[in-house]
Amino acid sequence: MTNLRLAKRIATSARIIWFTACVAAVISACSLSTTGIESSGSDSVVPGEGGSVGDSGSGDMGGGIGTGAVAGAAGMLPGGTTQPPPDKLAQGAACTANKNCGTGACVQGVCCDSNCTNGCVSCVLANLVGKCSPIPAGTVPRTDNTCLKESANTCGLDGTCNGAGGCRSHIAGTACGQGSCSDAMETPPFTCDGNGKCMATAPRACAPYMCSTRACDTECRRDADCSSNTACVNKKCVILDVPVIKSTVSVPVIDGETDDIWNRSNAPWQDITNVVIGSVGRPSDLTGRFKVLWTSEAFYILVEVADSSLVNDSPEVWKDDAIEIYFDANNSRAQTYDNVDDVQYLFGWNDQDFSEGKLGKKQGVTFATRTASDSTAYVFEAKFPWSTLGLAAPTAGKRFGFQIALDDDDDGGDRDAQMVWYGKLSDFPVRPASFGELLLGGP
Ligand SMILES: [Ca+2]
Ligand SMILES: [Ca+2]
Ligand SMILES: [Ca+2]
Ligand SMILES: [Ca+2]
Repeated sequence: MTNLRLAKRIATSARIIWFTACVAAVISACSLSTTGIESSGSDSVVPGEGGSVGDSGSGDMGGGIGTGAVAGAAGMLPGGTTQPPPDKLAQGAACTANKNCGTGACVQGVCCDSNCTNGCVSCVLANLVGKCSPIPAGTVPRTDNTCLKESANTCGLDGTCNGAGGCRSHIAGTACGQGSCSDAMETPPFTCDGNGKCMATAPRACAPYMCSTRACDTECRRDADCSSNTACVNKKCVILDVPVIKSTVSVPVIDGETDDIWNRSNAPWQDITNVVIGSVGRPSDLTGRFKVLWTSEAFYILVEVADSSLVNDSPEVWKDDAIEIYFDANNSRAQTYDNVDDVQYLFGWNDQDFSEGKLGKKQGVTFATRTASDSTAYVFEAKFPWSTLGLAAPTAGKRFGFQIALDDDDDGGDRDAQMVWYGKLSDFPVRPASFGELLLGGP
């Protein structure tokens, strides 16, 4: 074989070896000079160091391709980044121009794996430097004129990114229309569904508040601001599970006459109807009702009693026609009187004095009784200072235990019946645990 033919065989072997090396390295371009293997140029990534050409064969046919040629180690780096050429910057390295990066893309001052042009992606996120990745949802795009904000009423773009490299719509729940009112019902504002649509919202009841302008109220100024069966106490509508006592500035005169203040005050009558001792016949036998008012100083009560046979003949007041009034200021509601503030007042019809049988708390308590001219009814008025009851300077919203009972004697001797305001026969005898409650309210 001539030297020339041998040289051609060697050159052919080198090309094959070079091709194998290039494929193994997954490179984009390689070139081969007539003198050996070298990198292809400035724009390409090159493989690792190439293998060497094997020894040539021998013999008349010039021998086969040598076996010593191996591809160099591929140029891949951990994390999928590619080893740049010696004169290029690695992915993630600081850069100033595309041409300096092995990746060919200098973005946000680092060599990035792509051009990363979308404003909702970035090449400089923590732990992802050099890898074009979505910026977090709700983040303002890093480029102007991206994801331009649209009105919430449209439920369109909200001016931020969606965390997946795109633009975000106004999030679910964003108001996209005004609410409206109908009596105590509110139709809330429509809301965005998060996918660009404005959705209707079901009406809701405002109880115990009313609906004003476009939404349910959250405060009240007077009872009329509250729905039925509720009252305004301390700016809150409270459900009338217990009677609410109206506050008053003008106070009644304790004289047994029904003052105008009782009539003007909107204080509701409370009926006394529950028979717990004996029996009551026709309404003229025994009927009673009461009203209450309060100031910061005292509790006021007006009681009307119809009784066709008024009797006061026994040493024990409860064996005659009488009114019993009970308080439990701290609402402790015990089965026995607590020796703290549980009290029982006893006012006999046509008596000039009264008693408090538990703690002797009589200071400042005043009362008056006026009997109808035909002696079939009487009006009772009384004032109880809070200081005597054990409720110092109470304010609206305060609850306390309360009970009132009417004793009835129609024929002398022992009483014939007793009726109470709160509770039933099984609650007898009256004790704090069986008292009703009253709640201090507004005017
Ligand atoms: Ca009066
Ligand atoms: Ca009697
Ligand atoms: Ca008590
Ligand atoms: Ca009687």
